[in-house]
Amino acid sequence: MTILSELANSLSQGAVQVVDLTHTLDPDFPVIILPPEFGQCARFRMEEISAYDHRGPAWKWNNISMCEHTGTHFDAPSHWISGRDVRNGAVDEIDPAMLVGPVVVIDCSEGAAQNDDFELTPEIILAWEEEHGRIPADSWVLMRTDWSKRSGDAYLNMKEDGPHSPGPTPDAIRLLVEDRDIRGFGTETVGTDAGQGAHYTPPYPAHFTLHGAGKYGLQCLRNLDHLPPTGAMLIAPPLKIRNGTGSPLRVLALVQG
Ligand code: 23J
Ligand code: MN
Repeated sequence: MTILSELANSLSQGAVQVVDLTHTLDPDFPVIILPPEFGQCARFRMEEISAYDHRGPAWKWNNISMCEHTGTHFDAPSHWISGRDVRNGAVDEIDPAMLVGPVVVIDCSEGAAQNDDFELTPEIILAWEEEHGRIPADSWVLMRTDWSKRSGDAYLNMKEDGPHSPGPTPDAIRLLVEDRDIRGFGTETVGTDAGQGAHYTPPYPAHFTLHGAGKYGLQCLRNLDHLPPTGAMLIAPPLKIRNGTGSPLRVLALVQG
């Protein structure tokens, strides 16, 4: 049997399952809010063109609009100033082989339940590796926080001094990018960075370090509690937007049952 015919059998028998890591695109789903002096990300919008009526008797369809960074979405290197000169740094230029690959999950859900500003640190990554082995080069690393189970105002968790949500420290993201040479980093929150990430050095260290090194980001993921720590396969192809800095997408994981 070939590898792909074996996979086809495993999928049809349920021995390999497909887990959907995507939130539904909906006007009510929150988008990141930056300080008011900056431009803002648009929420998802849908406008009916026709619905089997005088505007189109046999068909229904909609016009949609949104920011590249609305809902469950992909960040390309060109999104950040550190990645502006990265080769193939826009979503339409990324090698399609980069859009399917191995994924590991670091469970930070207990810490994030205790502390809205929970930080993923190098110590946590090294302790994870003690248990599960070294993070393989060229894999996706997802930070599980169960933040996706929040809704409404609790999701952005905006306070007087800005949003509060978990994320990696500058040292943690440097370890993943420079020492482990990961493919990308994903979170359940609106950014790959912590809500208070603007206050680190450098500001927004996940964006700065990932994209400067040609790595990718995923945000607003869900169902990370359905994934094993190692061994799953991620399918995350952004839309092919010319010069796009990111895109909403369907993120799927193949998990061996
Ligand atoms: C622009 C500025 C800061 C951030 C972001 C966008 C994102 O989180 C994003 O969606 O890429 S932190
Ligand atoms: Mn983004």
